[in-house]
Amino acid sequence: MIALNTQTILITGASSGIGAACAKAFARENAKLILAARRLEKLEEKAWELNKLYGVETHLLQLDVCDRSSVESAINNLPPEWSEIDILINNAGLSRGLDKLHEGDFQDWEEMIDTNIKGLLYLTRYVVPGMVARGHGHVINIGSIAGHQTYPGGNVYCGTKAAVKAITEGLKQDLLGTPVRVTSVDPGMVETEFSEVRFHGDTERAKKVYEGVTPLTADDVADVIFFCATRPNHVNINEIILMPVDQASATLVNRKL
Ligand code: NDP
Ligand code: 8X3
Repeated sequence: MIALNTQTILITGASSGIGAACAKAFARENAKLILAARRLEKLEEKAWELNKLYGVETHLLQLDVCDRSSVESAINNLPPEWSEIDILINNAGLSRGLDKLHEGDFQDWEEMIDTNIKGLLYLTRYVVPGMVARGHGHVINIGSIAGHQTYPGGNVYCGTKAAVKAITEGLKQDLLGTPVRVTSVDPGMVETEFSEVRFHGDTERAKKVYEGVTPLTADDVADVIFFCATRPNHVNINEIILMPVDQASATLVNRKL
C-alpha cells in the first residue's frame, strides 16, 4: 500500500455521503485533505470532527463545481502548501427527479449535466496539468451503475453517468505516457442524501428507495476508493462496479417488505 501521509487529496462533494466518508477514510492515514462543496457550514463540521478524531488539518473550499471561473480561481489560488494535488476525487454529483424524459424538468436536466459532467470536467481540466507537470497523480471519478445501465425515469441522470464513464476512459487514454492514474468507482444503491436530493427534499419518498433492502453505506464505497488510491504506483484500477448483495442490476432489487 502506498503511503498517504505526504499526499494532498482534493475531494469534491465532501459535505455529505460518499465524499464525507472518503474524507474520513483518508484522514485516518493522515493525508492532507482539501474538502470542497457548496455548504461551508457542513464542511466546517466535518473538518472539526476529522481534527478531533485524527488530528488532521484540512483546507476547505466553498465551491460550486458548476461555476467554471470559481473552480479556476479556487484551484489557482490554493495556498502554496496545498497547491500540489496528488489525488483528485471527483465525487460531487446529484440526480434530480425520476420523470419520464418527455415530461422532464429543464432545470433538473441542467443541474445534473452542469454538476455531474461539466463540474467534473472543470476540476479535471484545472487540476490534471499540475499532476502531469509533477509526474504524479491520480484522478478518481465517481460514476454509477447508472452509467452502465439505463432505467425508467433515469434518462438524463444515466446519461450524465454514461458521460462520466466515457470521460474517464478518454482521460486514461490521453494520459497514457504519463504516470497519472485514472479510475472510475461506480456504485449501485448507497444510502446517503442522494435520494432526498433526487426527490427535492421529500424524505418520505427518499426513505422508500431503501425500504426492505440493505444498501451500501458511504463507508463501503469509501473503502473501495481508498483501495484504488493505495495500490502501488504502477497499478491502475480502471473501473470498479460495486453494489449491495440485495441488488443485481439497476432495476433488480431484492426487497423484503
Ligand atoms: P450526497 O447527496 O450525500 O452527496 C453529494 C455531494 O455532492 C454533497 O457533498 C454536495 O454538497 C455535493 N454537490 C452537489 N452539487 C454540487 C455542486 N454544484 N458543487 C459542489 N458540490 C456539490 O450523495 P452521494 O454521496 O450519494 O453522492 C456522491 C456521488 O456518488 C455523486 O456523484 C452520485 O451521483 C454518486 N453515486 C451515488 C449513489 C447513491 O446511490 N447514493 C450511487 C452511485 C453513484 P453541497 O450540497 O454542500 O454542495
Ligand atoms: C445512483 C444509483 O441506481 O439510483 O447513481 O442511479 S441509481
